[in-house]
Amino acid sequence: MATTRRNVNKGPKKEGTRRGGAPVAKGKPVRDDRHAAKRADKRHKVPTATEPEITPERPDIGTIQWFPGHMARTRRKIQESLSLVDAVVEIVDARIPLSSRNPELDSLTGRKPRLVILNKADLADEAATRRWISYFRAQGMAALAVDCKSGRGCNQFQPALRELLRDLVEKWESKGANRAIRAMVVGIPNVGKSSFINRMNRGGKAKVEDRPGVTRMNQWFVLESGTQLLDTPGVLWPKFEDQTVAMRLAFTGAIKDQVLNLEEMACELLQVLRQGYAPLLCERYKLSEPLLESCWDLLQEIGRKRGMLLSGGAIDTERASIMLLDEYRGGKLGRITLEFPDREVTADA
Ligand SMILES: Nc1nc2c(ncn2[C@@H]2O[C@H](COP(=O)(O)OP(=O)(O)OP(=O)(O)O)[C@@H](O)[C@H]2O)c(=O)[nH]1
Ligand SMILES: [Mg+2]
Repeated sequence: MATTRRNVNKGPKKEGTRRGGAPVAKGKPVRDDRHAAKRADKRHKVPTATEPEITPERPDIGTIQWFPGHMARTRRKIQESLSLVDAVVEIVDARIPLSSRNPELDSLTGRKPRLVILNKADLADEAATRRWISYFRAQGMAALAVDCKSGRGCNQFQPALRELLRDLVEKWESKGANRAIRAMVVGIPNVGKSSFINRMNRGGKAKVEDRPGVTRMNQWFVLESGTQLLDTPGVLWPKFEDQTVAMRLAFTGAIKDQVLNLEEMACELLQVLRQGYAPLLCERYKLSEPLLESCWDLLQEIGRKRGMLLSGGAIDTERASIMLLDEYRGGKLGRITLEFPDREVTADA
C-alpha cells in the first residue's frame, strides 16, 4: 500500500486506550460501538493532534483481519446447500469488483454455474463498471451491473439466469418437468445480497441494514416467477493476504468498523482519493488544489472545515474520520471506483 501512509497513533499504545486515542474497556482491543466512539470521552484525547513518527519498528498500519465464527459456519452452510441449487449468484461491489470477490468461493461452490452481479453500481464510476462487465464477460463469466437502491439493471437478472441455465432449463422442458430455478445468493458482508433479493421479490422481507453481518441464517425467498433465491450471510475469508484488498473492503463497509482504526482508514482513503478523485474531495469539503501533501493534515483540514473541534480547539480527527468514511460509503463524494480492470489504482499508484 501507500508508502506515505500515516500512522495516526497519538503515541505508544497504552492499555485502556485504542490506537486512535479514544478509550476502550480493558480486554476489548477494539471499539464496541461506533456511536459510542462518537461520544468517546474527549478527555482521553491528546489535545493537539500531532503526526506520529513512522519508523520500521512501528508498522504504519495495523493488520486488518475479520473472520468471526458465523462466517466459518456460513462457509459450511454454503457447501451443504449447494446440492439444493442450480446456480450461484455472486454479488460483488461495483466499486471494488475484484477485491469484493471471495477467493474461496470457487472451492466452496465447485462447478455450479455462476452469475456475477456488480451491485451498488449507483456508487461506482459508470464507465469503469462497463469496463468491469466486459472484463468478466471476456473471462467467460455471466455478469450484470445493478443498483438495488433504484432497481436499475435488476430486470435483466431473470433472463440472465435463464440464459446461464439454458441447457438445464431445456432439459427440464423436454422432460415436461415444471421445475423452478433455484439459486443461492452469496457474497461478502454488506454488499447488498438481501437488498437484491428484496428488489427481485416485491414486498421483500429480507433484513437489510447499513452494516456488515446483518443476515445470520440462510433463508429462502420465492419470486413471482417461481424462481427461488437463497439469502446467505456475508462471508469473508480467514486471512487477508493482501492488505490493499482488506483496506478496500474496509473503505466500502464490508468489514465492521469496530475492528478498524478509523483514523488510519480515513488517512488511507484520502491517500487513494487524492490520486484520481481530488476534484471531488475539493468540491465536497471546500478544499483547494493542490491538496495538502500529508493525508493527516488533509484530514485535519477537512475536520476544521466542518467545524469538528474539541474543547481547546484541536480538531476532532476521529469524528472527521467517521464522517469521511460514511460520506464515501454513502456516495456523497460522488461515484468513485477504487479499482479498474486494466489499471490497479492503489494508494501508491
Ligand atoms: N447505494 C446503494 N446502496 C445499496 C445498494 N444495495 C444495497 N445497498 C445498501 O447496502 C447496505 C447493506 O445492504 P444489505 O442488503 O443488508 O447487504 P447484505 O449483503 O445482505 O449484508 P449482510 O447480510 O450483512 O451480509 C444497506 O444499507 C443497503 O441499503 C445499492 O445498489 N446501492
Ligand atoms: Mg443480508
